[in-house]
Amino acid sequence: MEKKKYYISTAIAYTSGKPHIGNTYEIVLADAIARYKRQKGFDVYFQTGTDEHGEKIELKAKEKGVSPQEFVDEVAGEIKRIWDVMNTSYDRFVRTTDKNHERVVQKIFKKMYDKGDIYKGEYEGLYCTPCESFWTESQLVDGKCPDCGREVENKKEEAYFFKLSNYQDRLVEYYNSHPDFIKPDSRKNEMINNFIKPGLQDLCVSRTSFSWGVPVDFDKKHVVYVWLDALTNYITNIGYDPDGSSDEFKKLWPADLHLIGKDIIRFHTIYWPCFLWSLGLELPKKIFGHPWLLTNNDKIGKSRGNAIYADDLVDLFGVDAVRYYVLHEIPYANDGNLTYELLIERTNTDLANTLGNLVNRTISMANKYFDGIVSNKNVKEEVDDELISMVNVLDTKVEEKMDKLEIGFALDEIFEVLRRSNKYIDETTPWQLAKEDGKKDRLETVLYNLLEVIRVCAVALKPFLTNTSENILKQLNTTNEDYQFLDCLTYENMKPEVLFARIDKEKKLKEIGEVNNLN
Ligand code: ME8
Repeated sequence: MEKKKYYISTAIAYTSGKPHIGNTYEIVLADAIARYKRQKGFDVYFQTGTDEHGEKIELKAKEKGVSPQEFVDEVAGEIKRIWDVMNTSYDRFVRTTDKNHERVVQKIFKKMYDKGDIYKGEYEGLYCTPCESFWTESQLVDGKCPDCGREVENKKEEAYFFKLSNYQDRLVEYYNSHPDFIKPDSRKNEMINNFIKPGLQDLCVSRTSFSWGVPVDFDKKHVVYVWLDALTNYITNIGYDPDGSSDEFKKLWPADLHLIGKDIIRFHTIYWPCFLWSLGLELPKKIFGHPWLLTNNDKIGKSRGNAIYADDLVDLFGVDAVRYYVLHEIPYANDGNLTYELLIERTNTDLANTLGNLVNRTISMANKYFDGIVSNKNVKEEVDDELISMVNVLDTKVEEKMDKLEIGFALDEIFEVLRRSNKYIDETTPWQLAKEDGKKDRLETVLYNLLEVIRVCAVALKPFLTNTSENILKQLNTTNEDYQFLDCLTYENMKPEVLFARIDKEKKLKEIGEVNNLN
């Protein structure tokens, strides 16, 4: 049977600077979903990349005394390196300075113009340079940019406009007839009440005040507005072309999930659908606006001096501790908080104690009592039932959570089973059984149950903590990735290894020192 395709994308990150842990959260989240879908047999296409044009980048390059291209080459390289440090399994890393993308963006612009959706006019408005957005008076918050809170300035320029108003009614109708289009639900109401109901104004889609962008090929003093350039990355890189698209495009579009942060939902749920309709294309199936990761309950910003970087965290704690923390800390709709202290506590309780100790104790006992060869002796007791039935519904429980994109809650389901397993050791007291005559087969059954539960949990953890999962399966010396409790395996030649060393909090915090003023 042909596998069902699943196209997932992240936002493309600005190449204005090194991405902080908040930006990095998104690629880890997408990676967990992509790996999960692959595990479930989908033919996954996972796209990420960088957003490289715009005035801000032009200015940054100038400050640094390099060309914009040199500037973005370096930052894009750094972003890709961090995505790799996080062990993310994207299929394609795209860049908006890619020549094919630029060529197709020009054609898209022309097609919209020919259709009458884009027209030439003059723009006068309140402009926020860092966000590269024009705002209306009513959208400002306390007279400042509603996105970043900075000052806006009055600006006037000749520009092309996209007739968003052509699609206003269709948008609301689409939202209402496709309840899964925008998630979480609260975001949909925000869009309708704050942006659509007050009336959509035509969107300015070209600029003349700077040149680092894709030129409008029939009017060269204009460059294409950065969001039209950026959003189309989702189609240009899989072979969309107004003159005839590739087979890959036909197979992959519409995307199944655009994963983005809450601050850019407006661009993805208002502008992007209108652009796609203008091109006569279908809309992506789902847009998920994830919450943010804060540091010390504050917005992360380089200027605030509280930016934490994923690669530094990985050096301090290891990649899976960081993956676990960010995935677990933002279970669904609410912002999550990161401090070194919380990261240490979480690593110690969940990873070192609940998971690491369980694996280590179990394999050590199997080696001690049975010379490392354990099979199922089927000497069952009532206490086994709860544990085994929990493991046997784990697949379904994780699936329920993953289908709702509740990644943190899916992890909780797995850790519930791990906690139950630790309790099972306390209840069955293998060290007592080892001392009692006639209990050898019962002891072996207990250890078999534990090894099997650990194996299933390792399989379940694979999309989230990939290295750890592989390490556990290696320690168990098995390649069996069945998601259910099996009765008939034999475990042998197992080698226990410490998965997560317990962190001495005071010592680690001292080591981290005053970095970023976090603690
Ligand atoms: O917005 N926690 O790029 P970007 C979680 N180029 N996610 C965060 C975050 C935080 N503290 N801060 C930012 C852009 N993000 C555009 C996207 S897509 C066609 C163009 C998220 O580098 C943010 O919401 O500013 C966005 O989804 C992603 O990081 C990249 O942000």
